[in-house]
Amino acid sequence: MAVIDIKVPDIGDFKDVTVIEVLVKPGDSVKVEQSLITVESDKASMEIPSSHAGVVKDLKVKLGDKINIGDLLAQLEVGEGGAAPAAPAAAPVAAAVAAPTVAVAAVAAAAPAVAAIVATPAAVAAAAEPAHNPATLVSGLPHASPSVRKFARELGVPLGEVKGTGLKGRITDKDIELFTQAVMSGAVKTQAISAQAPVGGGDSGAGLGLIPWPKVDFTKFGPVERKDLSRIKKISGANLLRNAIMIPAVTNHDDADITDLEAFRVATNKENEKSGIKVTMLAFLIKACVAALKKFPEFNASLDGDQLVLKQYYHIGFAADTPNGLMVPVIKDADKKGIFQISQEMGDLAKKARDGKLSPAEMTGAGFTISSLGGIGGRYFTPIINAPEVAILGVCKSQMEPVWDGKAFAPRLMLPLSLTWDHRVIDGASAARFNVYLGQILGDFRRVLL
Ligand code: CAO
Repeated sequence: MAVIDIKVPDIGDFKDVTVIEVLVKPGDSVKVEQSLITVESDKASMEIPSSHAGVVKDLKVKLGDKINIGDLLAQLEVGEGGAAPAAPAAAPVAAAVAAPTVAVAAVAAAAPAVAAIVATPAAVAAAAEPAHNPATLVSGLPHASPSVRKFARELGVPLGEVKGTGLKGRITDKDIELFTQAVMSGAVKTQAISAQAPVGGGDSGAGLGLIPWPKVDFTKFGPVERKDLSRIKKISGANLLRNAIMIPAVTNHDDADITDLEAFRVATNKENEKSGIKVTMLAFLIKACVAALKKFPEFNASLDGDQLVLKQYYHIGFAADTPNGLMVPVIKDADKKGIFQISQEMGDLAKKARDGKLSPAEMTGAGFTISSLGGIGGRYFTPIINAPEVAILGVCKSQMEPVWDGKAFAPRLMLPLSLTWDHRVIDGASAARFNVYLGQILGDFRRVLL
């Protein structure tokens, strides 16, 4: 029997990382590559594996210790010839110590609001909030080491629903076991659907059977700069991911002839120059969408289990680009408001969004959303539905096009429309009809009166 030192291998740029889990104890037999401890920096957690097989004689680290490359982790009793690394057999000890692969898992940022773990029905309900609502408390990635994640995956346990009892709320193997027992006994019901999609933006695609996200040291290829995502981006990202994964979404593209409407808009703005209110195409689009939603109520609805909740109010969200990311203020009761009022409210809300001053009430309750890139450019895109809504209209920049009128080509101002809809609620034929109807209204706004 020989006793060898197991040291911290090359862990890249990580310095002074904290030991957050000790996975073995003296007397335990370990295999080559078996994880000994888990460490965590503010960016990632990783397991440090053993470079040799043997029996743990002494552990040199404890929870909360800070460690660096080359620090002594443990002493291992190894069999005859064990001082030589077990794999590859002929490799020198130093190489073997440096060689073991380190499993890295991104962890949620330390900010409590983002790192909160979804464990309650209330939190699951929060996950159903509008996609871009930064007021929503959304889960971050649950704190758990790669081995715990693997264990949870093997049992099909949705990590997002497990409450961690470890250091800093980390989920431990024991938590997974207790959660499984609670589910088996019927004491706890798991949210199977939320388990399928990593609500907080999973690093491993757990529940979806996806391979882990690639971890690349970009500095190997050239200089880089690291920047934290804004709070809004973190929250909206988690919502967008869920919506993109969970909604069977389809996008229909169409064009609307807005030649006359644009002429009317320009004339209206000229006439009302002194009022200080500028009418943009988006205000007309909101009104036109209200008319289309009235004709096709399933577009102004939400799924609730096997039921469709058809809304009898017309609250329209509009995506606003802000320096901190995307926000979606809501024009409430757009059916009861005129174009001027909508334009004014939109201007006020867009300013508040840019200044980071929107209240939660101003960002909730939409039944349908419009995302307009018309002021910027582009032709078509595929917007992501703002759950729990079931459809969203994307609009791009209008441009003059030659349109065949039956006898000749005429120059017409055409507005590209991209309608994304939830196929669980809406059929392709309805979506095509919605776009056609919307196009008819935008082509001749008098139809709104019919
Ligand atoms: N076609 C051609 N021109 C258009 C247009 C369209 N569809 N829509 C707007 N325009 C013009 C406007 O008339 C205005 O021109 P003038 O200054 O000459 O009058 C200019 O583009 C700028 O308009 P705007 O963008 O300021 O105003 P808006 O009412 O159209 O939009 C708002 C307001 C808040 C929606 C917009 O500023 C914005 O943030 N858009 C981005 C939304 C976004 O990011 N969506 C993507 C979501 S997915 O990531």
